[in-house]
Amino acid sequence: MIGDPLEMAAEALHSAAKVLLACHVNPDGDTMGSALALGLALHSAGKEVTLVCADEVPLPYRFMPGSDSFLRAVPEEAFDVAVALDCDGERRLGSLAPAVRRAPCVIEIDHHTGTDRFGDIVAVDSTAAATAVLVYELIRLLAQPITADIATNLFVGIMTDTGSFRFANTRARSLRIAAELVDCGADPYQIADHVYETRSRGATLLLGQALNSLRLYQEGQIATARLTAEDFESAGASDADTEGIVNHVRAIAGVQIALLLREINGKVRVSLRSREPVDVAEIAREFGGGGHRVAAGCTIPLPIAQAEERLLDAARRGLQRAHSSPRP
Ligand SMILES: [Mn+2]
Repeated sequence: MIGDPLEMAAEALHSAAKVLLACHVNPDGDTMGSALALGLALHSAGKEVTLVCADEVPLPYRFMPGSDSFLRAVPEEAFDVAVALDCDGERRLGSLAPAVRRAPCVIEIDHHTGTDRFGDIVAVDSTAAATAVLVYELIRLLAQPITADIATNLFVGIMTDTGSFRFANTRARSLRIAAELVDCGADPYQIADHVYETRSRGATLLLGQALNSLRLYQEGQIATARLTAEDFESAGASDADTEGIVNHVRAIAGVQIALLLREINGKVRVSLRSREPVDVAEIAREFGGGGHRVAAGCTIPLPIAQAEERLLDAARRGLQRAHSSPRP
């Protein structure tokens, strides 16, 4: 028992009455699917559950069972346990961080490689393809049934974090769990239709703007795209509408590092993607961000042109490191 953080998490949740479940800012399918699935399981175990996310649920995810129950701020109540899902560091909680930290027991469930840990119980497994994989295992430990709604939420997490079972993190463990979720009632066709075929008009306009801004460097090994505040305004779109755009940039033959820069509230948010063996989490960490080897993010408080210069410099060094040192 001691030493297995997921079992310790199950234990703590088992004896809690009021539980707070928190997602990361700029929410993706994994953080929301994990929180929603765990919330449903805890609810059927008789717990009082509150779901929070500092940002709005993006349109493609609004079909997820329970997604209309997210609050944007933590209510002024006492919680027995707070769980942060898929958060690589406290800063990923955004404005929720202080209230989450106030709970007497804070649990982190995550699969990122970052070392900025803040929980009393740290259930982090960077070999898991998605946080939803860990939540699946946690719900099993809680001896709660996987209902069709829980299965749907967990499937979204695994599907989106593996790029529809295409990324390097797609392994037998995640495929087996995904198959089991289908047995429990998740419908892969319906889920994919919602997540990938339900873009807002604004999101599609932004995709066009981003692709128009494409630039290639280092013989086409580094590609950048940028979205300015004016682009967001003319498309009538928000940062939530940029999900997936960076993958179009990365998909260009020969590109090893793809960077999407977005001008948001006077700062520049950056999504980084790479092909193995290039580690973009390392590049993101230079700017106070983090993530996974092939998918990472950071925020740079500089004008967009300067942010791009600094990023390119770091990306060139990252490329050099990847091709001069043996893989870890
Ligand atoms: Mn994740």
